[in-house]
Amino acid sequence: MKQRQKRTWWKEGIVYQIYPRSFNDSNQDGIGDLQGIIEKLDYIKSIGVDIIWLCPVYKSPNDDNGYDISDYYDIMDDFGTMDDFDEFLSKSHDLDLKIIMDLVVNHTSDEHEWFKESRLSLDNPKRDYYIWKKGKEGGPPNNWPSFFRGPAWELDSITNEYYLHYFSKKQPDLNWENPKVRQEVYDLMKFWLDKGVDGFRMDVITLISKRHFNDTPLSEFGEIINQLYANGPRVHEYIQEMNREVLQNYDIMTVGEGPGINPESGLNYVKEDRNELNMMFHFDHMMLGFGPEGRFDPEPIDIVKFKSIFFQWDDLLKKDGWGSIFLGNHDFPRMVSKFGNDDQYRVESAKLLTLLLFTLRGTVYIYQGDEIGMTNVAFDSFDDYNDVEIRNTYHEWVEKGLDTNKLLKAVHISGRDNARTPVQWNDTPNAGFTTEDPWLKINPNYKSINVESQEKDKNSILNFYRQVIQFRKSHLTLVYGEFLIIQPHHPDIFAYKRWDDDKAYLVLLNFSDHGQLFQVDDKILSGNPECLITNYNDKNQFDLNNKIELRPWEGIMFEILSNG
Ligand code: TEU
Ligand code: CA
Repeated sequence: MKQRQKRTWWKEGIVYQIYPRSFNDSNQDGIGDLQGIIEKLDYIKSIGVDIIWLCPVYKSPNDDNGYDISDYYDIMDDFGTMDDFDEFLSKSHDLDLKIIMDLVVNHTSDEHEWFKESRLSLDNPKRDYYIWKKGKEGGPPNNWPSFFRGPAWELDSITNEYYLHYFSKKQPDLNWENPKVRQEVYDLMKFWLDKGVDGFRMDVITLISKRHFNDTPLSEFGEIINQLYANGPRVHEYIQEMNREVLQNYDIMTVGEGPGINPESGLNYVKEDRNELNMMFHFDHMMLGFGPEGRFDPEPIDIVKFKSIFFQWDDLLKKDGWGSIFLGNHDFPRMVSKFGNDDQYRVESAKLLTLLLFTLRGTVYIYQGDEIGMTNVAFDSFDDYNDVEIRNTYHEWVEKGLDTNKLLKAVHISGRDNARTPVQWNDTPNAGFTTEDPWLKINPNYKSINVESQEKDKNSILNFYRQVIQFRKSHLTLVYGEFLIIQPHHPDIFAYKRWDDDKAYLVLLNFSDHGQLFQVDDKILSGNPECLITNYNDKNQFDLNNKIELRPWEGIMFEILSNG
């Protein structure tokens, strides 16, 4: 039998991402916490997932909700104590759930001890833990922009120099050129791994090596990320050193967050013989729908492009890399709102996207709340939004005299807070998330979209997740098998084959609000294939001419004859 890729737990395991602030509040202060996650471990396990990716829980002033860390060795007060974390870790392991932590080491908080010292004087021993430069012509050292609007430099009054911050001004970038910084990172990684943590998701790991500090002629932010900020000259040297110093000594999983990677550069992070990381998150499909001005310049999503992105990455990684499969996380709109139809066909399209997630090659990551088809939210005032990216953009538009109503509409479509409204557990006030005022308002549709109501409905999205996850886990062809897109240019239908020597499957996904007649040639289909999974409540089938009438947002998987 053809040798599959080497079988490993992190290739077959399903990952469930938790944004703790919005998951479950155990002490009724309106903020999710670790004890709240512990209360829901049986629920998480019941979905059929194997690994939890825990977004940052370290001490933080929460300028960027935990992605601005002030102490890597302690737990944020909002989320509890180190004892709570230890209990969370051991109870997760008791349920055979592995835990990967979010490693945020491109930058720290400006309230970290290292930065507090670094800014004190030009000759401070920790001065070059960060990136300080003199200003130029009365302004910042160069023309670089921040991911969160405004310049990527902040003038610090104590030494009258600027420090670099790719993200918010409270997130100063660490200087990875400094071996002492790298050693500090390896030490903190070992602290968590020696506790028994099962790996890391590495925040913007592609940005840690800086090329130079000259002005950039580029103006389009996506190009600045791709050509200036990401994949710097020493990034692979640093990660290979991290692998030697830390990663190779543990049976763990690593996934790097990769702004700025493309299939070619992405392979350099995950090729097995390079001894760097196991997987990367790319964002090619997630940036669809973001126009030239970025996330708040929304545009329609082209399904042909969407399909070609999945093909490109699969084709590249299939030999000696491994892919990550996701359609949502805490930085993007809810997947059913971004890629599906969150109105008339919310249930069908949420299930269709689920079928896509669990029938592709790679490790599957799902995001809290997507398992019940949670949708985007449309708050009617900027006061209701928390995200630093939204807040900074709003202030910039006001200063520039731009139409903030237009921005509000764009925030409704693609703002990060869409994915950060608290998980909807039931139809009691505040959706069972908390009994106090939540830190971020609950989506008003919680009365009809919540875990409790879907537990009781055998045809719910939640139970569809359980069905499809179980099928994937007992049919490893879907994990390791070959992948081929059929009719890649069809504007609405995402059709593909998955196969190995044992089994073969045909998946048909109608990404449209209308019925579609679809025909496959008899090289693909022979005999009368069995429909194994469908997102409608009755099974569809081909006619004698290999044609099938696909209903709006219908997603089906057939077993077909394997042609090896
Ligand atoms: O995200 C980095 C990143 O690429 C996205 O934040 C995206 O670029 C951003 O939303 C602008 O559109 C990671 C974390 O996932 C994110 O939550 C943090 O805000 C960011 O890094 C800084 O740590
Ligand atoms: Ca709480």
